[in-house]
Amino acid sequence: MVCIDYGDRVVDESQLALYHYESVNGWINITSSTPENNEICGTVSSFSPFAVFELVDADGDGYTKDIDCDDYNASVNPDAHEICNGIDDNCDGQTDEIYVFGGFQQPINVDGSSIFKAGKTIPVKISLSDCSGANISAATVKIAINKVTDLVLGTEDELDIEASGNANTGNIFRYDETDQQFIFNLSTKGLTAGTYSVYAKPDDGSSYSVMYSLE
Ligand SMILES: [Ca+2]
Ligand SMILES: [Ca+2]
Ligand SMILES: [Ca+2]
Ligand SMILES: [Ca+2]
Repeated sequence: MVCIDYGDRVVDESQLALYHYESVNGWINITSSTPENNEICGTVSSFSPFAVFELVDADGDGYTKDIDCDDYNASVNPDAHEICNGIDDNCDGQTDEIYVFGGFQQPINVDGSSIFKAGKTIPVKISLSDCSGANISAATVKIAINKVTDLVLGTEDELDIEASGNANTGNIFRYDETDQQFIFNLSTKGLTAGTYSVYAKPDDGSSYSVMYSLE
């Protein structure tokens, strides 16, 4: 444990951090407790140089510059959503590492107007691409559904659909090379009439949904 007296000139003690220089890792934040009484302490294993820094949140996004990878841009911080813009929005060291959702494909209408016959199988289809527009085939996409209401809110009767191709495993979409889409053959056996939301959840943490009705 080492403690440094920084005097009484500091306005906001909570913004202080004690750094220790390590030959392998460089400057490391070793602060071990909240600074108080003009003293800041940290735990170290050697006596190489120390420095007390004031952690400034220059862009006011709630993240000080030791964890904010751009402290001059409030829309960039560890809790930001990554978007396609050529920069690392969420400070994870990767730039534009997201899937761009290409939308739910037919036979489900994206406006929620589809009505299917209860008991039939609905092929739920989505497409994903990367930020450069290239099709993505290697994602893991999970499906979930929940019932919104017993009312049939849809307006367009869809023709009976026979599911084709391979069965899905668990709640995971399979990738169809021919259509370059992710497909889940959703059985509606046992589901009662009403309106449902179906969710597609790619492994980049995003979630997309569309409504459809059963009758
Ligand atoms: Ca900041
Ligand atoms: Ca920022
Ligand atoms: Ca990122
Ligand atoms: Ca980005």
